[in-house]
Amino acid sequence: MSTTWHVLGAGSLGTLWATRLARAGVPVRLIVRDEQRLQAYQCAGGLTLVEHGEAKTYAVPGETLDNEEPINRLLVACKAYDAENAVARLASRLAPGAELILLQNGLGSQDAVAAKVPQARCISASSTEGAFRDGDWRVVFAGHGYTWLGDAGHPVAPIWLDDLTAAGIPHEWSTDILTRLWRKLALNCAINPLTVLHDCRNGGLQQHHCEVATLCAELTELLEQCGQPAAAEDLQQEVERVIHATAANYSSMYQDVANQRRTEISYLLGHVCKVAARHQLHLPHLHQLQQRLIAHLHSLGLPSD
Ligand code: NAD
Ligand code: KPL
Repeated sequence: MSTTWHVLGAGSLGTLWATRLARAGVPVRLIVRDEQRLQAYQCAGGLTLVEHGEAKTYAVPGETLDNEEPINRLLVACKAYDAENAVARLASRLAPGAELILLQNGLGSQDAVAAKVPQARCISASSTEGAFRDGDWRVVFAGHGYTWLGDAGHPVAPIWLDDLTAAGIPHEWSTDILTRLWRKLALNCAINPLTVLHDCRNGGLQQHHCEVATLCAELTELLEQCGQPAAAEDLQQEVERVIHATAANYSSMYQDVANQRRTEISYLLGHVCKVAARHQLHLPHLHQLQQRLIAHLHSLGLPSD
């Protein structure tokens, strides 16, 4: 019998992973916040995945954070700002040798989580898959992509990647996961805040070429100075390529703001500005972008952390 996957967070990515694992016959359990959510989940009868317009429900067993069963493998699928506290609540349930897979975008939350569970192996992931919720316990698979997984402190791939293959989750083990996370972070910092401030789709940034180029220059300087030169290579060209390739899309931050949801700003632009300060780098345009974004979020009554 293979090891059970506990999935923390019944949101878009958590549901996307849990349903595909369940479909492949891999044992999986969903962790929800409290008894009330558990009852609501049980009434719904499972998690629903909508793929190619077809909805299918999987009766993934649910439990609350307070369940006492040990956890060997935990997929952390909440937002970056929730990850540390959510994992802290589960720390006592982690079995010796437990592994955590951290799906959070940006940087900062992975280290915060790892510090809460020094006894566990933490594997970071960077995903280009896309999903959104169209109802409670329901997710629409919106964009096929890839997930890179890696452990900066331990390059050996875990055996359970076979479960992902069985589940049809496209993935690759990465021995330079930090570079991947930094690269994605830089792309997100060059694109997402500007789409919010200019109120545009990604393609709208083609009208703001100089502003994008200036941010890319500062991001490149930061990456080179903080030991991530590979993540800096041809950054501007890639940012321009992504803007072009995703011209019709709204960035994830744009969507969060449009839906009055808290953004992950602290783990994106906030993290970049924090690292720049630590390296005593003067990056005025990134700093100003952060201030403009914070002011904008305040004006909308949204949290700026
Ligand atoms: P989401 O908001 O849809 O889901 C997060 C879920 O975690 C919510 O259901 C929330 O209630 C739950 N949660 C939070 N704290 C909890 C706790 N203490 N106990 C139990 N449940 C808790 O978020 P998402 O879109 O799935 O994103 C998760 C992460 O993946 C983010 O960092 C995001 O940037 C990243 N990501 C998302 C996508 C996507 O397409 N959705 C793509 C790539 C990366
Ligand atoms: O990842 C993205 C996002 O919207 O979060 C892209 C499409 C790369 C834009 O930064």
